[in-house]
Amino acid sequence: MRTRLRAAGLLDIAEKLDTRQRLSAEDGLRLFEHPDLRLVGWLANRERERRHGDRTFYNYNLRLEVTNVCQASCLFCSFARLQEGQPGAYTMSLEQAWDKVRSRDGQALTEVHIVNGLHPDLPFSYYKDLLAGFKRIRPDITLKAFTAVEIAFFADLYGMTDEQVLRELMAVGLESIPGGGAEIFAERVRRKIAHDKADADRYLAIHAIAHRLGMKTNVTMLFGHIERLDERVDHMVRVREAQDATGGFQAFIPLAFHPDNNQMRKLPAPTAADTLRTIAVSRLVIDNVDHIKAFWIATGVSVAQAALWFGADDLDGTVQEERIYHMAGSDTPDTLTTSQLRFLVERAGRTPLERDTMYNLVEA
Ligand code: V47
Repeated sequence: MRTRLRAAGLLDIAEKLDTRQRLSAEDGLRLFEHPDLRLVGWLANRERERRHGDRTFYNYNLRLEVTNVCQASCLFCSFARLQEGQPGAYTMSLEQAWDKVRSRDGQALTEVHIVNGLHPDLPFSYYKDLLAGFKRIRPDITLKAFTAVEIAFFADLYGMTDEQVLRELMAVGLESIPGGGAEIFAERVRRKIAHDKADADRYLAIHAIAHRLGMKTNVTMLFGHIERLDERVDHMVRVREAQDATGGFQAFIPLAFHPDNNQMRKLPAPTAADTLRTIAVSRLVIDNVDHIKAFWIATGVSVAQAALWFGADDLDGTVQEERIYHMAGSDTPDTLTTSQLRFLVERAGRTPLERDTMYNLVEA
């Protein structure tokens, strides 16, 4: 293998990885531009197996999007509606949202993952009551809710600091925040695709506050649209720096752009090869975040299986009610049962392990 790596011009990167030296942004870019995807994947798989061996994590979760009314105008979004009353706009009543959990009484759910539009007219009490109600119905379920972009929006709308918002939500049951809203941190791209929501610094600052307050969180990257490869690497390096400061990120989740029904619909979706490479480079550059997640709804099921050999060790979960990706063209099923998730991990040649939000193992 040394000979092959030397011939391919990747021996120096392999040696850095062997001696636990950090890859530079230039190394990250070389990995993106290298003609041999399998070799990049081989390096990423080696790092994945060093950390996790064969183990592959999934969880029993429910995804809820309680409103798609959103005052932001992100070019990639197929889910949001600007105002109540527009075709397709919806906001669940608290009872409707709680029923989603009540009706799953017999399910061994461990997580509810909530992401919403930035609704300009709901009171803060709606969100607090939402969480408190879920906790009343199923105190055992972890609430991973509201992206950093939503937290920033709440703070501005309700006249609070970001920390006050997080503290008040934690007081009623918030236990983690999901990684959504990161998109691409680079200003050139963010200004074009997501100009009217929290910027990169605020996104990262809110995660840092959440970590200081004791929460573990995730971080994402939306790739495959108008960003350049160096901007993907820049995003990864910023995640790595933020993680150096707090240690609170559990998983990095590269999210493949889906072009249907949004303002960037003329762009092609990223290829499977691009998705696998992006997952692999993430595993290699972000050396201080434990888990790289191949969110099966974003990658497609078979690419998620392949990703388990390109650096990913987590697939996310049963999901059940996802809308953001299906409205943007994802052709995966809406849900996979835990048995189906286990089966597809085994068919990929890996060992499935059910985890909870904090990566504690759950007896299957
Ligand atoms: O922030 C929106 C992305 C994110 C599109 O934390 C799109 O465990 C592709 O963040 N094509 C929300 N992506 C989903 C998300 C997530 C998913 C799975 C697990 C976790 C976690 C977080 O979805 C948004 C945005 O980046 N998104 N529209 C689209 N057309």
